[in-house]
Parts: sequence; C-alpha cells; structure tokens
Amino acid sequence: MANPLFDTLFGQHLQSDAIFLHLLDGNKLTYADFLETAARYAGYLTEAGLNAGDRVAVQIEKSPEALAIYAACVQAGLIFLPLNTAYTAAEVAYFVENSGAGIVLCDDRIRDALAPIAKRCEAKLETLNADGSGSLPQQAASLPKTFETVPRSEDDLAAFLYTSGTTGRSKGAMLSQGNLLSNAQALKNEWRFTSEDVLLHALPIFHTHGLFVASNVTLLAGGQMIFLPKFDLDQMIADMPRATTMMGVPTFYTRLLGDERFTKDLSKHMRLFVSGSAPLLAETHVQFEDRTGHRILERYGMTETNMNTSNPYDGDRRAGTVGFPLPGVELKITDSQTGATLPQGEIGEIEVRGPNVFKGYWQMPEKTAEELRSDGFFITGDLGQIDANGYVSIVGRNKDLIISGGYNIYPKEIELLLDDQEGVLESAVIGVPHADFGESVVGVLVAMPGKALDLEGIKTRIGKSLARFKQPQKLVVLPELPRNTMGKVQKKVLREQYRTVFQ
Ligand code: MLC
Ligand code: AMP
Repeated sequence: MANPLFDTLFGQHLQSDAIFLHLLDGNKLTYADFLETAARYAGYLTEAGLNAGDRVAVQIEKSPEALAIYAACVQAGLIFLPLNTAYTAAEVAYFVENSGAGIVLCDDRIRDALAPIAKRCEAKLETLNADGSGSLPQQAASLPKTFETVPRSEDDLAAFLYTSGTTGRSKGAMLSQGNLLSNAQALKNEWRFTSEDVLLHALPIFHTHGLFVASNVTLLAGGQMIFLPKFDLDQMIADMPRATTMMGVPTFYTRLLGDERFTKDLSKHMRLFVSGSAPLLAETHVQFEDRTGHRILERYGMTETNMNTSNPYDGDRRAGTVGFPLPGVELKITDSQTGATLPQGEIGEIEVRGPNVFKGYWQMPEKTAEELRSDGFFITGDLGQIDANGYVSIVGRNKDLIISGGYNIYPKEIELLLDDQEGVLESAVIGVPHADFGESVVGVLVAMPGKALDLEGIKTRIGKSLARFKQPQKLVVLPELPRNTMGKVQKKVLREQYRTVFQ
C-alpha cells in the first residue's frame, strides 16, 4: 500500500457520505467533508515547504479541524505532534525546540506568546481556532479538496507524543504508522467496533487515549463520534441516548456515578464502556454494574506502546484487572534488578513486546536503551502480576509518577522548579488520593536554615511555567524529609502522612 495508515484509516472513506462527527452545535460532518478539509490542510502544509518526516507541533483546542490536522499529517507523510492545551509557553518551547518542528499551530489567543519561540526555532507559526477560523484554514481554503497521498511505509514515523521522565526531561516517543495501525486493528476486533457504532468522545485528542484509541478505532470501523470539546457532565448525559459506546478515564465514570440522572435506563442501550489511562477502582467497577448492569471493560496502555492489554469483550471482565495481552502483544513480569522472568503469580516489572511498541525516544538513544531492550521488550515501569487465569493486574509503579484525572505528572519536573525557589532547601512532590482525579499533587518543602517560605509566592511563580494540572494543590513545609539509611527520600512515608489531605 502507498500509505498504510492513511489508506486504511482514512482512504477508505474518501467518497463517503456517511456521518463521521456529530458536533456540539447539532451540526454533522460526513467523512467526505472531513477528508476534504484534511486534504486542503495537507496541501497547505506541503506548500509551506514541509516534507515527509517533518514535525508539525499543534497546541489547539479539540475540534473537527484539529482532528483534520492529524489526518492531513498522515496523508502528507508528516509527523503529528499534539500538545496538551494546558501547557504553558515555557513548556511548549521545549517541545518545539526538541522536536525541530517545522511549523507550530496554535490558537489565536496564544499566538503572541508562542511567536518568539517559533522565531527562535525557525518554525512557521499559524493559527487554527476551535471554531475553525485562523490563518491556516484561511490560506488552505483556496486549495484543492483532494491531495495526492504521500507514500509511506509501516516503519515510517507518524506521530511524536511527548512523555515526561523520572529525570524531569520530556522525551518524544516516536510512533510509527505500523504501531498505530496494528493497535487500531487489534482494538477494533477485540471490542467489536463496526460502522453501526456511535462513540461518545469527550477525551482530549492530544493523548493516546482520545486520539489513537478512540479516533483510530472509530475511523477503522467507519463509525461515528459524538465529538465533544471536553468532558461536561450535563452534555454527556444529554448525548448518551444517541451513543452506543463510550471511552473514558476513571474520573469520567466516578463523575457519572455521582449524578443521579445517570441511570440504568439512560445507559441500557449502550454496547460498551471502556476505561483506561489510570487505575479504575474495583469499587467503581462494582458500583457501575450495580447502577447500570454494564461491566466496564478496563484496558491498559501507555504513550510508548499504545494499548497492551484488555479485559475480554465476551468473557469475564474482572474488576481490578486489566485483562489479557492483546493479540500480537507479548507481556512478561520480570525482576526489576536482573530482568529475569518471574514465576507466574509473582509481582514484578511489566515488560511488553509487539507491533504496538514504539521506535524509541527522539534523539535520545541512551534513554531509549534504558527502557527498550535490544530484544524488543519495553520496560513499562509499571508493577504487575498475572493470575492463574492469565489476567494481568497493575499493582503499583516502579517509576515516580502521579496520574491525576488521566494526566501524567512527573514529580521530578516539579521538584526541580520548587528547589529553585527562594529559601527552599529541598522538596519532594507526591501524589495522594483524590476523590475526583484519583490522585492529586502535594509539594513538601524544606526551608533553608533560618528562612521562612512564602508559599503563595512560590505557587504563583511556579504557575508561570507549569501547566495548571501539574501544579501542587497543596504545599506543606517540613523540618526535614524522611530518608532511608541510603539517604533516599521515603516518598511512601510522605504519602502516608498526607493521605487524607484531599478527603
Ligand atoms: C483539569 N484540571 C486538572 C485536571 N484536569 N487538575 C488535575 N488533573 C487533571 N486531570 C484542573 C484545571 O487546571 C482547573 O484548575 C480545574 O481542574 C478545572 O478544569 P477543567 O478543564 O474544567 O477540568 P475538567 O474538565 O473537569 O477536566 C477533568 C478531566 C480532564 C478529568 C475531565 O482532565 C480529562 O479529560 N482528562 C483525560 C486525560 C486523558 O485523556 N488522559 C489519557 C492519556 S493517554 P483550576 O485550579 O484552574 O480551576 C494514556 C495512555 C492510556 O494515559 O493508557 O490511555
Ligand atoms: P501515559 O504515559 O500517559 O501514556 O500513561 C501510561 C501509564 O498510565 C501507564 O504506564 C500506567 O501506569 C497507567 N495506566 C494506563 N492504563 C491503566 C490502567 N487501566 N490501570 C492502571 N494504570 C494504567
């Protein structure tokens, strides 16, 4: 095939008058209309001088046009680099610089903030707003509604998704066409997606879950999406009667359960509810079944690997487990120190191998080598266990990571900023239980001898460079951090100490 990802996900729908997207304002968009927009954008990006393999950094609100940029990149052989809209200009600067993006696409509201970054990185800067206006659509409007698809192979890169690391430095996970395609095919089959499906889509489209899992599976099946700008409880309840399936992070499910309008009746026609990106409490799973009669299907994945495991569609969906490895995915539990495979039932590091596993971190061969073994197994940093029936459970993390409302937050990144604040000797950032977000961020500070810390001032200053969702919801001061005999900070002790601050 000329361009396997484009041909399989999009190409099959080029002339299709079938509905693809239902929008908040009641409008509907057919596949053909969507793909004409994508073709114009692909034409624009190519005329702007971008060549196959160049990076397109986008920090734009969710909209059909934003999704069309993804399609345009695939069609033009460009690498799509979506960025969380909550990132500050300082955070975006790193991604643009590190990726060497040839163009930065943003909302008009943040154009001025990103202009110096684009200039410094010699990247073009164009805008695309949530309502479909902006400098890019303006220039693309006069271009042809068809575009000659740029040939690519399954090994060619399709997307960079940045993921932070335990060192605090973000790494660009390089995903190939084959990575995305193989996963979309596995999930469509496992979850029985067809052209009859209407997915209630309220996830952001700058991460694996909303972009690849939700959108690619729907595209492959030729289904429809009720494409909501964000999660809004009233809207979810209003739209559920029109949907057949929903995908969400656990916060979606706890919020739905917290509303008495969410009843068995409202959801009885639904075919499937999928949860992932963060642990779904077994208690939520049980409550959901009690309320609706549906058993949520929990799956497990990550940026670097797409989806690895899934509970069965037909078999027993077990609360507190993430099910079985997907077809084509190998999963083993290993000793974190030696890498040796552990006997069945023991807890260890989860490693995965398969066509879903990424190609490495952009221009970071050492980081890649630390996590991606030469035999193809990726060391996930998650701790897991496989039971006698083959169900995988995630029991903890071997990486210092907080997951809040499905967003990953790496403590190191915040600690580096806190340590730089006036009067701070050292800091430790921890995640503690939070009823809505699952986990939330607490910053523990130690002051330099004789110094008093201005906590409000510190909050304001770090807020300038750190996305809101990463900012500690609470800062506390301790005389010293608890350490073990090796001198390592005992975050477990801190997590226990501050367990109930949000409850
Ligand atoms: C928003 N806020 C958060 C937050 N989301 N704080 C902590 N954690 C979060 N996840 C903050 C905002 O900054 C704001 O702060 C306040 O909460 C309300 O903002 P909002 O925009 O109204 O929030 P809301 O719409 O309620 O968003 C919550 C959410 C959203 C859970 C619906 O975060 C969300 O859609 N999460 C999904 C993330 C996701 O797609 N993850 C997949 C990653 S892929 P203030 O103080 O200004 O009021 C992956 C692989 C895999 O992990 O396996 O899928
Ligand atoms: P990200 O880097 O944003 O892709 O996040 C990936 C991480 O999310 C994984 O390494 C897990 O720690 C976590 N994760 C994803 N799905 C689940 C799940 N179903 N249960 C528990 N943790 C999950």
